[in-house]
Amino acid sequence: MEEKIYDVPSEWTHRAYLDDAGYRAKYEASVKDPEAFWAEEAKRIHWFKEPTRIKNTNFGPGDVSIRWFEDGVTNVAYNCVDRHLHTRGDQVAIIWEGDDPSESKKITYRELYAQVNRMANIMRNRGVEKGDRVTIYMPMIPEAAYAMLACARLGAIHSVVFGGFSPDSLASRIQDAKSAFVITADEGLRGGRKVPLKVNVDAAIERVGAGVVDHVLVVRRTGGAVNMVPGRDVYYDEAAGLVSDDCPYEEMNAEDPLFILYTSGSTGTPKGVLHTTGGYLVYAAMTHQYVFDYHDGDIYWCTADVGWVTGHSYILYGPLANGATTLMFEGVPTYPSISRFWEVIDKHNVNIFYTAPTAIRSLMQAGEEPVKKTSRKTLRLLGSVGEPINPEAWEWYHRVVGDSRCPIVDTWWQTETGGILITPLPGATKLKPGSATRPFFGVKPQIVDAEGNVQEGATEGNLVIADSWPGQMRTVYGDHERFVQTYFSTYPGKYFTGDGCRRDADGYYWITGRVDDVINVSGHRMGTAEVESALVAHPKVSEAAVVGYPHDIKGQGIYAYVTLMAGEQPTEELRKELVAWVRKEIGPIASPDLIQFAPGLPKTRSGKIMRRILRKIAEDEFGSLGDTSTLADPAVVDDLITNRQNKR
Ligand code: 6R9
Repeated sequence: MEEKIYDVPSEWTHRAYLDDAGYRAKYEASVKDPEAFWAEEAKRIHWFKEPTRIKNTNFGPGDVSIRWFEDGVTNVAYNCVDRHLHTRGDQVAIIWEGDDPSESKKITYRELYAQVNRMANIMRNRGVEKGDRVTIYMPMIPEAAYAMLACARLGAIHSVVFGGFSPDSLASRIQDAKSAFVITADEGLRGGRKVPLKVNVDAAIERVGAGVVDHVLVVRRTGGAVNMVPGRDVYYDEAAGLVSDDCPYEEMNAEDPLFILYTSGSTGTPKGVLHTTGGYLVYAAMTHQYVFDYHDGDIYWCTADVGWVTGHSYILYGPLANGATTLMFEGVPTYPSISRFWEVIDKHNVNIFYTAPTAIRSLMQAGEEPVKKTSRKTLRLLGSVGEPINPEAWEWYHRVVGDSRCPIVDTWWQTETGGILITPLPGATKLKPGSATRPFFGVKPQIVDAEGNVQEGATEGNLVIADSWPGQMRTVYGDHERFVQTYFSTYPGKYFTGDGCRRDADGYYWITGRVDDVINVSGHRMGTAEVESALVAHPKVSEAAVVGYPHDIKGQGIYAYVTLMAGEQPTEELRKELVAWVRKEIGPIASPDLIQFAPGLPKTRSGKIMRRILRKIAEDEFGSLGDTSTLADPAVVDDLITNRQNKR
């Protein structure tokens, strides 16, 4: 496909905060004198004590420590709620759209204040203090936002666990965070189907064992009957009736933790990515303002779940810090009809819409009519996040959803980065479909080769970031060594993203996908090691190797090679059983798309599985397997190819 370039539409050059020259000047300033730049930007939030020490960061080699605004004192909930009461108390903060289109509500900043305080008082009365970890396992209902902000108010550290994770996954996160307080709902509701959240919490606590979780706060969503353990479990509505809607906020140091969010890496169990207070909020707010060109009065909708970092930074913290109106959607894009997204846009007059490529690709399949029958005339800007967006999907999003009128901001970032790092600015950046374009302010991307040599000009290699930005994660919760090892040891002195990247002659960045053993399924990160360890936990499985393969809708699908215990037969029934097993162990997002029973896996003589070969076979690239002569038994490769599973 020939490379297309889309100019900034003329109306944007007048409306936007910055044009191209403005972007360039501000970017130059940000990397030339980060101290001065971020000292100024820090003023966008309210500080009880303004920071005087701005940047104190060290990427190693050796010690790695990251501190921003370290003598500043603030509170995130104060900034997202209290601060707006004088100026916009009656403005809508959250538009909530239920799974069922007949259910929606609007929560003003004043109502948000009351709700957050009530939630905070309930927690405080049960002993939650600054620094305590609170696990939130919730559907997409306003109470999820109240819970997160209530933690921030008290200085408690929230750990939101996506409602699609299994009891086992929830248990390991509760355990790792040593979280004594859990907030959940009776059941979730998605696409008309109920999700047994409280049942899962009960199972998780059972697995964690006695003495860890003391309190479970249960929001009634469906009213379904659930088991309530006396002395431990309490219904939110009952507790809320007994407390006031005033709760003092905790004064937090800029570097006090705000939240932990578990994410998959190439090895081991998911890591607790730790974000802190001041730098995170400044960065989330600033990126939300510039990337989405957010102005007062705009209606903004990010379709992510609060269980992922996108929900943290761009449903909640960034928008609310900016006093925005943010839409929160409980349902799915296809219920009750395939036009749901576009109907919601018309219903609430959405101006800015931020979603994932996987959603675009699946909606594309139904053709233009379900989109075109809606108006979408309020739309001004579209956004994409979570995985590379292929040019075909980009073009469709632009032409069909945006009526060729709305720019698309393809935003590249990670759980670890806290906020967007590479992105167009809609009034400043010419767009190339499939490219995340240019770095945000203060971000210094570099492309390195395998040895770590920095490549200049048009090139391709691994993406690293050469210096710190305020939204960066600070550590892996409880394991600083793992933080250093994972992100700063591959290329000493630099933050390694785990992504491959190309830079073109215009200096535009094109993310090519993960270069480690992480796969991206529908924008969700999965460590292949996690799926493998779930598979080998099955009594009939002796060995498993998992790789990604190209999938039309999900971006990548999960391909599992499984060797059975001696005497076990590879049947269709067992295949189904293993898929169900992984769903139960990790959650539906980890379900293998294809399982290939393999009598042997390609291994080196020292016993290492050669994933490179398995990846090629899964990609149907039989001609480019590379050198197989170092294998202990080269014949296994022929067998694997003969039995390659057909793509669904
Ligand atoms: C925000 C989020 C991070 C990984 C990241 C990369 C991929 C995200 C992307 C993108 C290409 C984009 N990714 N945005 N790839 N273009 N615009 O998704 O965080 O869940 O931690 O995933 O997602 O591979 O490394 P997270």
